[in-house]
Amino acid sequence: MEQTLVIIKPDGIKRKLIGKIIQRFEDRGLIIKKMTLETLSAAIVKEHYAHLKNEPFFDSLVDYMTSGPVVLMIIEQENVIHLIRTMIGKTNALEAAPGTIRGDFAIDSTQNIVHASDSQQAAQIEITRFFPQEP
Ligand code: YYY
Ligand code: MG
Repeated sequence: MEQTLVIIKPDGIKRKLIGKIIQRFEDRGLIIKKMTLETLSAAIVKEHYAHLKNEPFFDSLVDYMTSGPVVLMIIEQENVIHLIRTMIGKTNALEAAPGTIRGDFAIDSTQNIVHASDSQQAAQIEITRFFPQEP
């Protein structure tokens, strides 16, 4: 069964959207395998977004991602990586279609509510990064 790593980012928690976001995953029939709420360290955020380290928005991205608690989830289902990327919508919230999580809840391309792994390789690395105790 395919697994993906989903993060409800600090703005999702501050805006009390945890329930609504999880409801969408449950309504779609997806299985939440593991879930925690914690505040991430700058070190783990920098590792997670290492591919963006030369971008002008990198420092503000790290500040934002460490600004409060996040919800971390492993979600499991056939083709879950592609499915959840479709459900969250485009990175730039202005381009995210209505009906997607970003398209319904976000207006900013940094504070865009959710993260989800974008490939099987990324999912494996991210699950190990955030749930190191997982087999
Ligand atoms: O995977 P996804 O989150 O949709 O986009 P990425 O290109 O991997 O960028 C990760 C993260 O970086 C994005 O969710 C917000 C932030 N970001 C930004 O602040 N400004 C941009 N122009 C592009 C991305
Ligand atoms: Mg990405």
